Amino acid sequence: MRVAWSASCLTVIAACVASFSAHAQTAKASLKDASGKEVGQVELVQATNGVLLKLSLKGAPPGNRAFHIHAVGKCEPPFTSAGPHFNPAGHKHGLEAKEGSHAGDMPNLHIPASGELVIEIANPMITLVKGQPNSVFDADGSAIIIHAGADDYKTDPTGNAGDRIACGVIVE
Ligand SMILES: [Cu+2]
Repeated sequence: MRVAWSASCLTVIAACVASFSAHAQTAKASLKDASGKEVGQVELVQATNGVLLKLSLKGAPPGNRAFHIHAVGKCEPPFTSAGPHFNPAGHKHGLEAKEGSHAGDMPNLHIPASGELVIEIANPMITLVKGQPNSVFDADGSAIIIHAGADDYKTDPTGNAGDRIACGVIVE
């Protein structure tokens, strides 16, 4: 009796674990500066609506800096290799733009003097699910970029954010 109960309980747990891992899709990116030094990590978690980005910076240059997803998963300094902002819907740039925004547009980071910052940002415009039009896992992949300047949330197509100072390819 007791053995039978345990066995069925285990079966239920196994089913739950299988179903959980099917839905808990994650990805990650290691952000490196132009010298190759890691300045942060991003864990991406598929949410009901979009993707949650859990960012952890260490040794990052302080200041107000734009934080975007770019269209190509390639990070070769000066990181123009990552292409323009991820924009599968063909919108204009800017979280405050009437015809915006790019799916890769996200709020600015305010990095303190310590260079350390932990923040979680929800991006409802992207998905980790392959085959979807707004998937970061498209044919050429995607990358996460930190810029030298802040995004003005308006100027198309760059947000006037300046140079690219860190880059990380989004990987599974
Ligand atoms: Cu950018």
